[in-house]
Amino acid sequence: MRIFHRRFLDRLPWIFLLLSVIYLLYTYSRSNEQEVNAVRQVIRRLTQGNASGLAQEKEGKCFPVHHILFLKTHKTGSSTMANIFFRYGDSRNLTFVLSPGTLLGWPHKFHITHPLRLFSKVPNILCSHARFNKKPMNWLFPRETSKYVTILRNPVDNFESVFNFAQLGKQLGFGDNLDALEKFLTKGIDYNSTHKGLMTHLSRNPMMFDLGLSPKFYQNLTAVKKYIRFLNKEFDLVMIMDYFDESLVLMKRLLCWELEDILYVKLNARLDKEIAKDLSKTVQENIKRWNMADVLLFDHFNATFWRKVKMEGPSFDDDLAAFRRKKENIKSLCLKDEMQQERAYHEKFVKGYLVRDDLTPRLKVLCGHFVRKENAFLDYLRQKRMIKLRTIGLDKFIKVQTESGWNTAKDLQYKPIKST
Ligand SMILES: *[C@@H]1O[C@H](CO)[C@@H](O)[C@H](O)[C@H]1NC(C)=O
Ligand SMILES: *[C@@H]1O[C@H](CO)[C@@H](O)[C@H](O)[C@H]1NC(C)=O
Ligand SMILES: *[C@@H]1O[C@H](CO)[C@@H](O)[C@H](O)[C@H]1NC(C)=O
Ligand SMILES: *[C@@H]1O[C@H](CO)[C@@H](O)[C@H](O)[C@H]1NC(C)=O
Ligand SMILES: CC(=O)N[C@H]1CO[C@H](CO)[C@@H](O)[C@@H]1O
Repeated sequence: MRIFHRRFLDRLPWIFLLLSVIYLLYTYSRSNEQEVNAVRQVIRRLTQGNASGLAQEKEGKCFPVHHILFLKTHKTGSSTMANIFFRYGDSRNLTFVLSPGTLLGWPHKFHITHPLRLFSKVPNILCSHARFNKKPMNWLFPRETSKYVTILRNPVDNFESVFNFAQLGKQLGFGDNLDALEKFLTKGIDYNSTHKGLMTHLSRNPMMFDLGLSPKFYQNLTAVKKYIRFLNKEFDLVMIMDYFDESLVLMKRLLCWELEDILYVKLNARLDKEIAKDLSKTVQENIKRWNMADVLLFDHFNATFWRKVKMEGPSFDDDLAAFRRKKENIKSLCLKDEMQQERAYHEKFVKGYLVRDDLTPRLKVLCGHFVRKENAFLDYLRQKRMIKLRTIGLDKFIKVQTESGWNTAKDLQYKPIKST
């Protein structure tokens, strides 16, 4: 009894210390939470028509997922997705996997040396173009603690969009007229031609390419099926652009986020005049035949997608309806009706939104983030990272320091004694 008593007293300071640490951590996380809740409250007030959809968020406890690898595929609405992740992570000061430019090593398979240094910080979000590579990605985003998400689109529209946006006709010698795609499809191209330029890597099965399948397997049914089974295990959610809102609501549920966190306005959409409206039956069929691996990929995940939606039960539709109302509200609150043309890259223009002029400063910032272009967001996040590194003195390890001589001060100038 006495021994126990003594031991307890010996340990008292440690117990006290432990309790203090717990208290400090608690207040720290509370203050972060308050900040985040404040932003959410603003959006919620602004977007709520009726209260429905809110009740459902309250019931059932889960914790928001803050470790997410979003595998960005081309021409699948993934710029809009990236914007959602940028806003979410920025408002919570989460750590992004960034690169010096827009791409994270793409078209090379992702490698641990592609991102800017993380200095042992555990990353929260990767949402830039990186080609899937299990090992290094699992290293940065362990499967037990992270969610893996990607998005696909029906291969006919996807390939047509990739072909047009990446100007494949021009780059591969089929001209840039509307019939370039048809000409391309008459016999396709050999593998070597896919190395002509950066974007020509997307000339066949662009979604499978981004997801990491080696082109040497594109014509091997066994290998393609095996790879789809592999992806099925690696990804927690494969969204479908053709059902964008449904996809986001599924993601919100998977990540335990709020409806406010997945609001968006469509970014990087092509100008109407560039959308080839009616592809002939032959062209559609040939797109499928040329991109057979993507067709199998899409069909598999479109089926699993709808199975997942079904499993969510009827409350899914309530969420979806509430989400669409909020989305309309934020759009009419933030944006002007007319759109403008914006340069995406080279000679490619996309539709851009204009933020309304008559907004309060706080709203102007909030609304501005919805339409901020990917590269502008990345610049901003890189700058934010730099400022953070500077406050802890780590920026010194990024720049090579130029040193100068000792002649800048005289206080300790060398004055040798004379030998007598
Ligand atoms: C994010 O960091 C900024 C600057 O350090 C700070 O003012 C803000 O409170 C932080 N927000 C959250 C949610 O932690
Ligand atoms: C593709 O390139 C390789 C290596 O440069 C060459 O050996 C091969 O003949 C080329 N194939 C075609 C079809 O041009
Ligand atoms: C097709 O892929 C399978 C599985 O990866 C492999 O065993 C087989 O050798 C491949 N066939 C050809 C012709 O390359
Ligand atoms: C996706 O699957 C659903 C349900 O099976 C089907 O109705 C729909 O046509 C499919 N979508 C596409 C684009 O193939
Ligand atoms: C279900 C519900 O509360 N509906 C209300 C939504 O808001 C409109 C007007 O703001 C009301 O008329 C509805 O009764």
